Amino acid sequence: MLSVIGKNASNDWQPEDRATTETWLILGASANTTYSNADINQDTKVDSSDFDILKTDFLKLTANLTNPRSDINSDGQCTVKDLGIMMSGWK
Ligand SMILES: [Ca+2]
Ligand SMILES: [Ca+2]
Repeated sequence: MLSVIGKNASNDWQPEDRATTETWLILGASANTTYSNADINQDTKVDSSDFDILKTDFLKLTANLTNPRSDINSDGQCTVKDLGIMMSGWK
């Protein structure tokens, strides 16, 4: 996603619909984006897609996980604790 901000007459930043010499381009998802640990598929949302992955790996030991990120708290197994972390980050 690409969005543009610029300064208005009061010198406050505001969204702009076009780029000018007084605007900055803001890149939505850069390489530096950090993901929630609960965002297993790293699409920046914690939702049913991540839950589906966690369900596939539920109660498996880390070595047997389809997706290693399913062990969100890194305690060696995908359990209800990991599910709890996912629920607390749900958005
Ligand atoms: Ca996700
Ligand atoms: Ca775990």
